[in-house]
Amino acid sequence: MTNNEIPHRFFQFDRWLGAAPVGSGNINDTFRIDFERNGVQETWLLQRLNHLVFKDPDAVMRNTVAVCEHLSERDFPYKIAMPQKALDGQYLQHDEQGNCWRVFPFFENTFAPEGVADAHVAYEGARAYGAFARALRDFPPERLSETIPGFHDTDRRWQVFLGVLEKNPVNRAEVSTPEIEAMFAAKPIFERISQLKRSGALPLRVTHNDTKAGNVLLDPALRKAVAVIDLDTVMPGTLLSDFGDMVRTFVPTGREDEPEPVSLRLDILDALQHGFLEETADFLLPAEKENLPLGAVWIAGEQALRFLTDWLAGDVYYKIRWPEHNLARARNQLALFKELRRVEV
Ligand code: GN1
Ligand code: MG
Repeated sequence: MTNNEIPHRFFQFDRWLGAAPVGSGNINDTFRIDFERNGVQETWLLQRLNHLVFKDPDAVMRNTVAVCEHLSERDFPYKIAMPQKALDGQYLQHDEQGNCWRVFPFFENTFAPEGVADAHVAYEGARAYGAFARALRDFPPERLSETIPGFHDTDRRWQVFLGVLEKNPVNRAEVSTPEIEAMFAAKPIFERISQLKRSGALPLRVTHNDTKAGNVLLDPALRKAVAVIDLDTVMPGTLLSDFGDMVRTFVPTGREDEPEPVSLRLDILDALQHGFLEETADFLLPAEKENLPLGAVWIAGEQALRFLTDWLAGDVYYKIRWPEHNLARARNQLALFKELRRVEV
């Protein structure tokens, strides 16, 4: 962000104080912006929505607003990241490069527990994600657009993987044989999930679909959850994947792109289960409860598949910070998958 032209479309302010990147998203670009209005300093969050990933940005905003409104009408004891309308009444603003921008409230004095969660923080995070699912259990899922079609359709992702593997567009298949073999070994878990989905045992619910440790904000002094953020992928789905993404990001010893080995912190797994079920146990079906651990194995495997596919495709989806970043991510998630599979059932 080099100027304040876009912020000016959202706010009439007197003095611009600056913009600074925040967060660690792999898709969108997020900035904290500061300005002065009527002698008072204000801070907001300005975000560039990646329209190559989210092909229908208006649908993303419609989903987000509908979900935020619903949360605000329910007993949801957290702050709500409701998008802010620009001065022309629209939620999205487009720049000359075709990018779209939106603004959210900035939650002062909070942290995202990426790589730093102890059992209490994990419990708090899982409770917040559980409360989110709880507050949305009476929201008809079919009212939401699929902002990324087939997001957790692992069969479809498998076909994409096979296609990229065959085309081998950047000649990386040769140097990735162990990872490709490990990916094929994960196939039985994907088949179990597909079967479970086909059986109809898993109800379609409103799910967050990015319940990672980085998307729940906590107060550092009180160590209490403050907000669930990043609603771009809220869609109809199964809660197994929301539980899975929590386990994937809270439980391992390192972050998702650190070199393996990955080891599991089982006290954190307990804390997540406890926190999530505290909010959801009374409405989850037995098939959902029984399969939460399978959900964790599935999502670690699916994430490995997504990273490996992007590595083989030539880094076309996730932002990378070094040349082999996607390969490192894939290796890490494959190692995590293996560990989770060992402890599951
Ligand atoms: C992406 O950009 P971010 O960090 O919110 C991705 C998630 C992945 C995650 C892995 C739209 O999320 O699905 O789990 O990276 N979001 C999208 O860190 O693909
Ligand atoms: Mg996200």
